[in-house]
Amino acid sequence: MADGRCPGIGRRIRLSLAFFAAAAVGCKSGDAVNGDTALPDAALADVAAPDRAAEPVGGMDDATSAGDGPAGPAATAVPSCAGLPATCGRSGDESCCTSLLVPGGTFYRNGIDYDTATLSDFYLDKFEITVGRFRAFVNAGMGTQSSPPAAGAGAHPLIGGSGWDTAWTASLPADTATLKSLLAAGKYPTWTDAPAENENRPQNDINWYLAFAFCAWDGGRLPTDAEADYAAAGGDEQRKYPWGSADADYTMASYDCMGDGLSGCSVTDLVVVGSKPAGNARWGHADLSGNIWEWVLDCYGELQTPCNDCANLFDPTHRIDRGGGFSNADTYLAPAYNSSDLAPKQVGPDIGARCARGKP
Ligand SMILES: [Ca+2]
Repeated sequence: MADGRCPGIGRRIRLSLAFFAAAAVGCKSGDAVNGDTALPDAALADVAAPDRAAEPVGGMDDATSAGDGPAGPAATAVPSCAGLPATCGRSGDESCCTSLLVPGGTFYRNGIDYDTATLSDFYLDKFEITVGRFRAFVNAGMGTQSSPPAAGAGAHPLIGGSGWDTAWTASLPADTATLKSLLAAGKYPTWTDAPAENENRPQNDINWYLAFAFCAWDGGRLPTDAEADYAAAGGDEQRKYPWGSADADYTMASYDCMGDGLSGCSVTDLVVVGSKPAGNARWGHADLSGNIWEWVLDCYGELQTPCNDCANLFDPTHRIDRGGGFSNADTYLAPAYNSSDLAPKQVGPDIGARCARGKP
């Protein structure tokens, strides 16, 4: 099958996901991208060497990387956590809807010094969307063609036209039964029709439309590509990894199918969110690299310059997910290398999301 994913300037293609065969060579800036959706369950492959070293600028020591920033909107008021026990985080006693301030600033996108972006303050959820939170969405009858987001919902407050387009409604599952089937169809589904042991693991097998619809229902929105990159890179610290410049190990992130400490891929490599706090980012966010790839708002394409609270909304047949997943090599843990092009209806065992929010 054809797969013509081509990275734009400053982009990195996902070369060797465990679950997606991808090949793109000889691409140049501006090439058309022809994402496709197929290909589950390829064998793990070696990651091609990045074509540019990702040295940090002013990197941080690990010891300085794990403090939580100011908390955001009251987690108890977030719809997906209404009635949900506070069982996420390092000690299993934190709200799964904790959201933390990301102070605005200017940085280099994908670590490249001519792709500058300036962002306003925003809140980003500390954790990936968990199964337990997504269950509240499903139980509310959301995420289907009969209960789509309202037109314009889930918009970035500073980016016009970034809310729900009613033309996308047809891309949602027809009904709740169809949605549940989608969630259960993957190779390592974290979803179970009844609550079970995966409630605090990231919800996988969600496409871009479901991720958008969830965050809109949950009082938030998808982060932009620049916002997700900024949070993972520690803004102007331009960290190599969310935690700093130290080489990755399995206490910091779930990758190499070793998140659970056991060789071989398993649903338990989709680790409980926030369970590897040594890998937390500058402002306290957990699992920004590894565990599960995270959908962002943007379409895939060239980066806008200048970027002031920008998002690429030009080609909605290609969307970006970020961060690397539980089955990838450590190369994909670096935010400079983990912006990936996918068709918005793509689902996979390593595809999930987290939400951003406005000020309380
Ligand atoms: Ca992640």
